[in-house]
Amino acid sequence: GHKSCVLWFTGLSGSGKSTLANAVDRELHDQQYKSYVLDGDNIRHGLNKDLSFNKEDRQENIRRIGEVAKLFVDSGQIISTAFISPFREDRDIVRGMFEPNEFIEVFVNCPMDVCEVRDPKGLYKKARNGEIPNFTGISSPYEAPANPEIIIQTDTFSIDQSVEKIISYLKSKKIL
Ligand code: GGZ
Repeated sequence: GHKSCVLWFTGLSGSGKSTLANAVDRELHDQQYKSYVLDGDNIRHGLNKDLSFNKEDRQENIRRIGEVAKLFVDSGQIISTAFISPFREDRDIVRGMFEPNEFIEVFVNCPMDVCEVRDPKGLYKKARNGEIPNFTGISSPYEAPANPEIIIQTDTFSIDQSVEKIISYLKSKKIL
């Protein structure tokens, strides 16, 4: 058996949150742990499709994701969430819903210019052209975590190295 927890990935668009969360999820599955990923694909297009990207809606987005994450933790799983979650206050409210060792904030730290060069969906380009309002890093703020449990530099770390760092952390905390 293992303890349940939430791995709360936060970072800019294109920083690698979803990629990393899914890679960790695959590794946990391979090691027979129960785990699941919440990201834009299954939340922003479903439960939260009524929400936009202004500050209030992002707040509500994070609040609902926190509540869903709590259900997964209650059910004994390791849940990885991959959302920009740009506001420190919103992340700290979610942190407060969990026991101290259950909430693991993973700062996916990638310089903005690297994210912008990656631009996998062409969103930075559109935001620069004024086609997307409130775009994080350009016309909406990103507040980096002050005390994240884990920091991953995705511009210098491979996906395998990053997964290894997260798995080692979980082992060091006796979650795995
Ligand atoms: C930031 C936006 C925006 C704006 C659409 N700002 O790279 P992606 O495409 O796949 O990830 C981004 C995703 C951000 O949704 P989140 O739910 O993670 O944001 S938050 O936690 O702040 O609520 C991006 C796309 O949606 N996207 N418009 N204006 N990202």
